[in-house]
Amino acid sequence: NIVVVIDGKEVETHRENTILEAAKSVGIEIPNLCYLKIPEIGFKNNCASCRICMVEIVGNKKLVPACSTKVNPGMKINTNTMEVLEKRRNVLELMLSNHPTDCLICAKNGNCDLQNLAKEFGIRDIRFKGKIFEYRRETSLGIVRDLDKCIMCRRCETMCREVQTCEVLSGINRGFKSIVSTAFERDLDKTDCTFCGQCVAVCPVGALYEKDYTWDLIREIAKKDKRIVAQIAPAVRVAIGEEFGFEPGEDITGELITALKKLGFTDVFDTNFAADLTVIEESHEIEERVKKYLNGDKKVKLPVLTSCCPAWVTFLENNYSEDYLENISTAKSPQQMFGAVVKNIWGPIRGISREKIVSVSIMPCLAKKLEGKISNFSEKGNYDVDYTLTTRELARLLKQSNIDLKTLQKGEFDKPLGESSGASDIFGKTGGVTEAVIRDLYENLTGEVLENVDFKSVRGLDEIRIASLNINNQNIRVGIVHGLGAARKVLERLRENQEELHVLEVMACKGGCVGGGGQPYHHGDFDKIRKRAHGLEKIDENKSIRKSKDNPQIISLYEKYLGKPGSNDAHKLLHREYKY
Ligand code: HC1
Ligand code: SF4
Repeated sequence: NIVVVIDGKEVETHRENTILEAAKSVGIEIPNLCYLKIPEIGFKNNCASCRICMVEIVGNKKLVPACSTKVNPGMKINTNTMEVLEKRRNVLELMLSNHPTDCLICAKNGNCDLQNLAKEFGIRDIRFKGKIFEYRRETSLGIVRDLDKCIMCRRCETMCREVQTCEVLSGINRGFKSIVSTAFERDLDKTDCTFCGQCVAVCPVGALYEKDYTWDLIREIAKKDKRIVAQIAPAVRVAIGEEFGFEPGEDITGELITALKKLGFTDVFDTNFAADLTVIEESHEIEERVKKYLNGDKKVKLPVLTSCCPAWVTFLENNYSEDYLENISTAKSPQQMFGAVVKNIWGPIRGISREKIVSVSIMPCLAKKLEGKISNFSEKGNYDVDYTLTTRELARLLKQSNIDLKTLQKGEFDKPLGESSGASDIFGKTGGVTEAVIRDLYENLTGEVLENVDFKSVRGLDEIRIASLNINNQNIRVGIVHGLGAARKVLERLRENQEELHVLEVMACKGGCVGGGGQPYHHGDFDKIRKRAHGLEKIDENKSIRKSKDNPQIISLYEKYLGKPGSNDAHKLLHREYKY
């Protein structure tokens, strides 16, 4: 450690730290825009492009950016001299001079770091008149790119390249015209974009945001001639509360159900029900393949890759389809299993046609919006999932409708598609799918009842976790990764025969769905994601049923309609094909 002086205060700090980090450690917040560091996920953006964090080093002629200048022993730094304040103000005004000022209708209004700075600095006039370049606003099924608002902070580029290794985004053009975009300014769906939404999660302004379907849904509800059916993803219940003053990780499932009923949903069900179904179909598939392999069939495709995260599926299709697409489980994701059951079983037994059901999923994810629109998941243009809203969109919809989650009583899910085991709750965090599957797989392979269902060896937040499980004297090796860059590392190791696995779980977002691109903004605070994950673990611990195969509604679904796991009927309804 070394000692520096910041604003007259002696600060002991690590010699590798930047001025910004040293100042932050003693509560001196230097304003910044482009800088963002999330050490837990290996994300560091300090390209020093915004120049807002300029500070004075005594003895230096020029001001320096605090985010990229390392401390030196004895360094004296001033963060708020007249010169520093003027410089910052100038930079900010220059930035605002070619930034659209439609804050009132901007998707990031209230969550925009540039807007916050303008507010903090009390900017009332923009002295410089820059030109606003009218870039085309690109609207895909999941993400909107409004590049006039790009401030060239490069956070999205760093996220896409360093963490997700997709390399879809990079800086183009020069001077005022510089923005971060795709190669040849192609639309995202013409690139290797997986729609993981992690670029959206770190964009500090309104340049990247989710495609919003709230108004379409309000119109559907207002017609009053349809069944408006909701499914709520596991990770939403421990995060949406943050928008209403609850702590990250607090379980507000009950309040959320009441809120959806107030909004006009006729039936509020749970994605978790379908997550139990996914566990059963996927465990069955794993069991079949592992048994074949142990019986000497060396052609069988292992490891079985999990299939519930659509951004991961797209990543696999884009990058590894030749080598590994046959490995992926054919089980549909819980979102799609739910949609299929609602429109093909629940509706018909109640005499409600597909067209009369509006199937709405509430997801922490942007890629789910695209998954819902895969043509195979529809019949004559009528989709199993009609609308996918993110956690943020639902929070906005509730606020528009004057519904405050803090003031509501707890409701209960409608039956039968609202019942679920604890195994399904943990789907929303990294390692959860694996743990849920092992609980069933263990019993299926050994014929014994599993007493201790907590497989702590697969928990945690290390980006790659490998565990060996002894089931029936067989060594089953499971791998868990979160983040697409981590997935790439493991796939490369598998390709080079440096790793042997029977199952590999991949979630595209760090932390799993709790860290999804559609969740309330975390502003770089990974602790929020950790707390959401713990919240799901707690819900699981408190459930009376902890294994998917013990969910009575699922047992009844098989008895009445599907036969056995992996049956022809189950395949028709609950499995899918991939894009080669
Ligand atoms: Fe997920 Fe899943 S866990 S993918 O993160 O398998 O989005 O929460 O709904 O489908 O269940 C997301 C979450 C979610 C699916 C489930
Ligand atoms: Fe990259 Fe994901 Fe953003 Fe697509 S959605 S550009 S893959 S970070």
